[in-house]
Amino acid sequence: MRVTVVIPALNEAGNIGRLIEETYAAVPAQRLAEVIVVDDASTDATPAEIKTLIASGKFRGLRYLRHAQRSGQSCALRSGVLAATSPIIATMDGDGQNDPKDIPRLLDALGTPGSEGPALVNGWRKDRKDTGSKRWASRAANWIRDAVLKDDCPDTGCGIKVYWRDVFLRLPFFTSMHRYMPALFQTYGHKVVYVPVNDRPRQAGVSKYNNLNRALVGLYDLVGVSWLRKRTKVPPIVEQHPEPQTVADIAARLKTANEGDGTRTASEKS
Ligand SMILES: Nc1nc2c(ncn2[C@@H]2O[C@H](COP(=O)(O)OP(=O)(O)O)[C@@H](O)[C@H]2O)c(=O)[nH]1
Ligand SMILES: [Mg+2]
Repeated sequence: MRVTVVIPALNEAGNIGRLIEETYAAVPAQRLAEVIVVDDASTDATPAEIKTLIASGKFRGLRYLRHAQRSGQSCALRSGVLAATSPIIATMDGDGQNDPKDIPRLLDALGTPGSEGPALVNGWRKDRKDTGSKRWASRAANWIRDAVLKDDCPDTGCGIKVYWRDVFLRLPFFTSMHRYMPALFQTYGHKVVYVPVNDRPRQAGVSKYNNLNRALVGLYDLVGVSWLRKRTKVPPIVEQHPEPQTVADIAARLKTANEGDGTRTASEKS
């Protein structure tokens, strides 16, 4: 099954073009359906950088979406996932701090959609390349979140993730929900795994978040997600009539129907 890579980008000129090139080099063509870059109303040369690559014709399946106004990273991810044609999504930050070479490994750890396997593979930046204050703030935020949500996640904010499209689209949507994906996937009964990934320093441009703002919004969201987790029930279905059809059932029925058609055609001919 091939993957749609969704990259949210806000003012990432100097980063986004290189990241797209790296993505096409890192993910084998037979595993890559498309790359969708969602531009959150950038005011720099981000659109020009992407459109130049599209116009070159060298990147099969490269798509560009632009929001009418700045709407935030979660909205950008959702726009990209809604537009995606593949049932499997990979996301990365648009600043190049995530390494697309990690995508094939994350894909290998993902379960097949609809199976019991992991529906979300979340990157884990074991060796972060951010500034000291950002690393400290992130460690504190992860500790508080884990104490409240008990989602056992070492790095919820890591931008590189691979997951099933339909599960993501069924999650409750709110601004900043991309920071709570492991807890949300678990709340809806899905398995989540964490895979160590490479982290790189930002090459161009500036961070869009500051620690104080992220902490205040994070605490507010944490109250909401904690409430949601406590008030959500997803009971497993233990009995169903008629039994749900498996892919093998459908294939067997199609085969019988085709054979039936064949007989009719033959008798009509005779
Ligand atoms: N679409 C969108 N993307 C954003 C927004 N803020 C940040 N991003 C993207 O989210 C990613 C992470 O943001 P960044 O500023 O690098 O955060 P940091 O790595 O935590 O400092 C980058 O790809 C940004 O371009 C936003 O408001 N809208
Ligand atoms: Mg960054």
